[in-house]
Amino acid sequence: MKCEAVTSVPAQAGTQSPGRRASNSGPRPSPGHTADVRCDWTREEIAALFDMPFMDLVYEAQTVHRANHPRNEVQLSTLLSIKTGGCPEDCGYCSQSVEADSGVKATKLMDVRAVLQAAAQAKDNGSGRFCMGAAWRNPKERDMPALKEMIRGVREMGMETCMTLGMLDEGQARQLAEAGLDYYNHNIDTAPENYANIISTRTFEDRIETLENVRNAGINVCCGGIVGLGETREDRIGFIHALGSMPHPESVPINALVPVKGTVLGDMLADTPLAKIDEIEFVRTVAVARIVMPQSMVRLSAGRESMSESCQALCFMAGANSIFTGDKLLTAPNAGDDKDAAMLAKLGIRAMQAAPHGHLEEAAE
Ligand code: SAM
Ligand code: DTB
Ligand code: SF4
Repeated sequence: MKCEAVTSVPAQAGTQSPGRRASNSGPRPSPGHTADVRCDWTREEIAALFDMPFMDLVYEAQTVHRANHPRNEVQLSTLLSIKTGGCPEDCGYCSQSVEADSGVKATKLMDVRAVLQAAAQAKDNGSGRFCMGAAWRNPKERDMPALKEMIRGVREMGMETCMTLGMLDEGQARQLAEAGLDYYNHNIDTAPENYANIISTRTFEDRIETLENVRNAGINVCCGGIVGLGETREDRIGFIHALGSMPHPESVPINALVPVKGTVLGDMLADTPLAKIDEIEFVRTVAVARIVMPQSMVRLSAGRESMSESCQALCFMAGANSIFTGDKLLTAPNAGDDKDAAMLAKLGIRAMQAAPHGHLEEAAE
């Protein structure tokens, strides 16, 4: 498998985008210190990172972070559920599965105009990327025209576009790329060997196939997963190992399980010691992701709402450099703009500027 640095990505390492270099974030990473991008990590190496004394691990992660990214900056993305609930997949964590008794009402695909209104508001709130999510196993051909209009409309506002719509075949990935889609989110969620314990309606290999279709179409890959599913340390090692063994995703969302009543996992873990992931173990996972994928954006995703500011600060120290803003994720609550603005101000962290468009055209050449 090819392991390539993420050179075609607009919002990546501070060495690449003149737009982002203009801000006053202090000394920029020196290319001479940029870590090698490796896809040949062994499980033993990743296990050894997890086993490091906490302070050494976080120090190492922050060192790798500073060598590859502007310090004290986080990228802001906003999520919108453009089609909620009624999903035929059985992901054990998800409130939107038909299998879940979560009270989430199924809706139709949103009207393009309403989506663009929400995007305009996200832009006003300082977000650089607009991520549109649909509770589908895969989009249907009849949905493609509206999806493409949404992409074009959001791009015209000067925001980066991201979609997460379930599985894509080659042709669908190509269509979305042609409309200008910057990122596609498709998570592996957990270690390959733990996958079937969480989801039975598709396989880990199905996920990989879509990721390949997305990358081959020239769309940046956003791929990560969930911590706190009741998995073992070994599973977390396998999860990071799987991500680090593919061409590194440009964005890596690390979600902490939001335990939703009525979902398989929400109910199974309720009132057990596993109901909430140990925060130190969560920070360790972020730090290991940063070291293994030095140039990727590591996003602190679901679960921030119930995380202390100190835990989030430790995650930023460990190399997280992206968050979802706004008071809602897809169906679950998020921290909210005011709370986040206050936290980022307290930490002296600035919002990263959205990168100028153009990489897709470059990639197609
Ligand atoms: N249906 C599409 C799919 O599964 O690819 C896109 C939407 S899905 C909600 C996107 C991701 O959100 C999942 O892969 C999972 O990692 C995360 N997620 C969903 N529910 C979650 C929960 N309750 N807690 C934490 N993360 C969650
Ligand atoms: C991702 O990894 N996390 C986001 C995004 N990709 C689409 C979604 C989090 C969903 C949290 C649960 C909810 O809102 O229903
Ligand atoms: Fe459907 Fe995605 Fe939820 Fe799975 S995670 S049930 S595919 S919306």
